[in-house]
Amino acid sequence: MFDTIVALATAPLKSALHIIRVSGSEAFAVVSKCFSKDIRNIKERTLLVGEIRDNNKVIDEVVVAIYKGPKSFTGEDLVEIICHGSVLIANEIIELLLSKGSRLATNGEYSSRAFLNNRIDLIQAEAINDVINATTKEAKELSLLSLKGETSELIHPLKKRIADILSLIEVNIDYPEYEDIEVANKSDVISIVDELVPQINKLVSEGEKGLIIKEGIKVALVGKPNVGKSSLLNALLGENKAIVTDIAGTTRDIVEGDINLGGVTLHLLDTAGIREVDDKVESIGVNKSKETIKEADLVIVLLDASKELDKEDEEILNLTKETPRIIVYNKKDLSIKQKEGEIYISSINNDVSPLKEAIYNRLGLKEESFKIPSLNNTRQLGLLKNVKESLLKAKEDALNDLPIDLVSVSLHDAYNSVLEILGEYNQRDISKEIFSRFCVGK
Ligand SMILES: Nc1nc2c(ncn2[C@@H]2O[C@H](COP(=O)(O)OP(=O)(O)OP(=O)(O)O)[C@@H](O)[C@H]2O)c(=O)[nH]1
Ligand SMILES: [Mg+2]
Repeated sequence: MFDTIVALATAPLKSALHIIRVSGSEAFAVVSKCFSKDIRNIKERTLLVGEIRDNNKVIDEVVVAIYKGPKSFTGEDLVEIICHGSVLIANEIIELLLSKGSRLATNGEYSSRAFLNNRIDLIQAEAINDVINATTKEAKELSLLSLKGETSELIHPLKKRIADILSLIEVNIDYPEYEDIEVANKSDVISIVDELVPQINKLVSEGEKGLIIKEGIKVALVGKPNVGKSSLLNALLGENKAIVTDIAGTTRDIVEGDINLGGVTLHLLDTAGIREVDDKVESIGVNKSKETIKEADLVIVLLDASKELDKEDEEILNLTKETPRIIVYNKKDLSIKQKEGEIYISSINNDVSPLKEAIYNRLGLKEESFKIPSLNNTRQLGLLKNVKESLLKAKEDALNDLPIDLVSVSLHDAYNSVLEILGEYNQRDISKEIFSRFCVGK
């Protein structure tokens, strides 16, 4: 049982309505102290119209939605007070509720309670945040799959298989007199690892694609001065955001803009042209460009199709050779000879679709990547990789003929990482980290 919390669930702006949420063991009692009707004995989901009053003073006429726990979002008694959309009214009601025995909720505390009361698992709790923060329709739909629990279903078979082998080993350790079982167990470990690792690889690959759909990628436009990076940014954005001139060294700071490419957000970063310079401001810009290359998920190296490659181009090609990159020739409108297999564009004429296609192909997304549930945040993916490493360690130990109780240590690690994905392991500690990223009232 938790104490009673209160928060505004809607944005603190003037709007038609506001919703104030009250949740906890005393929620009905707290609301009854300032509502025109006594709701303490309500046992069913109920909607009531009435007044919020401070003694005899009416603060607002409201609709109150009453959810008797455990059949509520948080799993405990929950009341939603729907009042008029004035921030002043909402604050007055919240202050009144605070004075009647509740406290302000912290970030994400409602979702955290839903999780702690076993209404949702951790994957679903994280999906609530993802749905709210989604910037594309595709990202939202993918997150909704996780919210519905479809993503959690991907993990349960994995959990079961590891639990199967672990319990078999426990039997073996408890009854060491059956020596033949020990030998069988080691080969069982190897075959289970061989069965599960390809499944985990698939989950990781699908999860990474899901992550791209959900969060987009950072794409840096780099090249020497005057190749047309800012013109390319403007062409991709469809607006004149960055300054374009024929003076080399025009861009100094990073200029950013987002586009939606087939349902994926590209965070574009236009950079200062990279060259050796004495100018203090420009050289700071050049250093920023070099930093941006390291941070980007994908680098577009822009070359001038109308000129021979020079030392500056070579240097940039060298600088980016370890980074995922696409090399593109700009200014194809000028009389040039196109080389086989290269990408040519003309930013000035908004003729940039060959580059868009190349970027999209590089993402490696298939149609189904947008529709299938996946473990698509960095926490889940990191843990999934831990599961795989622990399983491979168990296999290695089994192959090296280590005693079965040592082999089982790594299997336990794998199992614990699976539990952690679902939030079933050491749950209060992990959830603290996750829920701190939520806003109040969720
Ligand atoms: N003909 C032609 N000119 C272009 C094209 N793209 C850009 N330019 C011209 O090239 C010059 C430099 O363009 P910018 O976009 O400022 O080049 P930049 O790479 O951002 O240059 P810095 O910011 O100095 O690094 C301008 O005069 C543009 O009009 C193109 O596709 N064709
Ligand atoms: Mg520029």
